[in-house]
Amino acid sequence: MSLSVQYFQDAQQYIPGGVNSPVRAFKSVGGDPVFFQSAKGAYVTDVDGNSYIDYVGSWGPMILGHAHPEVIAAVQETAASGLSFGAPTQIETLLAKKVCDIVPNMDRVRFCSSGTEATMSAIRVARGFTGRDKIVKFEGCYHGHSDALLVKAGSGLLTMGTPSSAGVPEDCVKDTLTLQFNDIEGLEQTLQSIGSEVACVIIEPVAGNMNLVKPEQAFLEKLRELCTEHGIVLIFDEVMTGFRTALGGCQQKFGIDADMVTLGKVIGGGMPVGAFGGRAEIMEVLSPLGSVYQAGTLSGNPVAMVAGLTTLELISVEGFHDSLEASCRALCEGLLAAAKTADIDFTVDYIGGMFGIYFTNQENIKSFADATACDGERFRQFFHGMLRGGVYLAPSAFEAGFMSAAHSEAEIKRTVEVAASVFAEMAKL
Ligand code: HOZ
Repeated sequence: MSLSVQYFQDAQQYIPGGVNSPVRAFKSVGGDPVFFQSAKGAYVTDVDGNSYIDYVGSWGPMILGHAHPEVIAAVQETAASGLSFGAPTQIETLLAKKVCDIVPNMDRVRFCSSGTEATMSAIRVARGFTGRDKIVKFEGCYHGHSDALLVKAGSGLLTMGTPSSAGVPEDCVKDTLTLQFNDIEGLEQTLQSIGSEVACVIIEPVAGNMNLVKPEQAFLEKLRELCTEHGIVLIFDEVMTGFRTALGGCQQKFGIDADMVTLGKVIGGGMPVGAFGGRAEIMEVLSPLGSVYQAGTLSGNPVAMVAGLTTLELISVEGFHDSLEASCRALCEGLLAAAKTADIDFTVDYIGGMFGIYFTNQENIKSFADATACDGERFRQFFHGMLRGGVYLAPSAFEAGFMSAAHSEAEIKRTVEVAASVFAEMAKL
């Protein structure tokens, strides 16, 4: 028995399902999860000594690759002075300034410890600011696991085939409206009729939790226009896309201004950090200035802050994101050509440092319906073939893939070679 299998059996004795976040359990692809031992650059190594080229990157944070020496050194140095004080430290202001400099339309930012906290708190702020209760989200977009947002969501809920969660009282979701991603008509109809009751629209501007689904420019433009018309706070949930689709995220990439932005993943460089921010007049409703309450013992933790600041400094260099996108392009073009050779129905998409792979004969994936119509069995075959060949993909067809700056031509070439042989095997099935 491999150590991974043994450790998974042990874990199940004490941890529900053996994991602390459901997608990791490999339920949708079958088999046992791989237990990791270490990671460096583009590679992760499991407890049995196997190495894999990694396209999960801890689900997004590891944009520089794993264990970047400067990030690790900064963390070690800061940790030596104490792990947590529960009192202000200067590093929080340094990171806040950096984030406000990078992210468009962000005058003020508050740090918390996860993306879930960030989106939950941003919604509370939007409700406090507008005095309205209703919120609008889009099907297949995932904004963390707070009650009001677990409606027709993506990520682990899609993986488990339950887009909404048990344990969420009806009352908690009665003000959550769900619309279709990229459906301009539905959006217009809804907001023209009840826009004046809506506190906020929250959207992953590029959806990354129902596989990768890009927005149409006209859809985002209409969304901005309608929110302005009805005094609705437009929240871009950039937990996945922030600092990744472009340094300034999707606001920069698509030229659309959000009123608030939520952040996570890259902002902590691998440590638990979330953040939410926006225009000063909105953010100043927050306690201790205003009446919207939000707090956290480990919020602004110095070790997490320094990991985030060092990461953001290292990625704020000319050409960083162009090169990340070029790597995604090379990978996607290689995979597409390999699938074509094997005559497998397959397509790809990418933006900045994120990509999607789809087992379908459809050319463009624009909606939740398109993403969920892809062939799940084909994905499972591909996932396990790649894993055996030393490439670690997300164990779910509904998660975007992540590229890092440590993935060089050699890793991409190797990935495409492995994919070519997996596609060839799949063609025989
Ligand atoms: N929400 C992440 C996936 N979209 C987390 C998955 C995990 O950490 O297992």
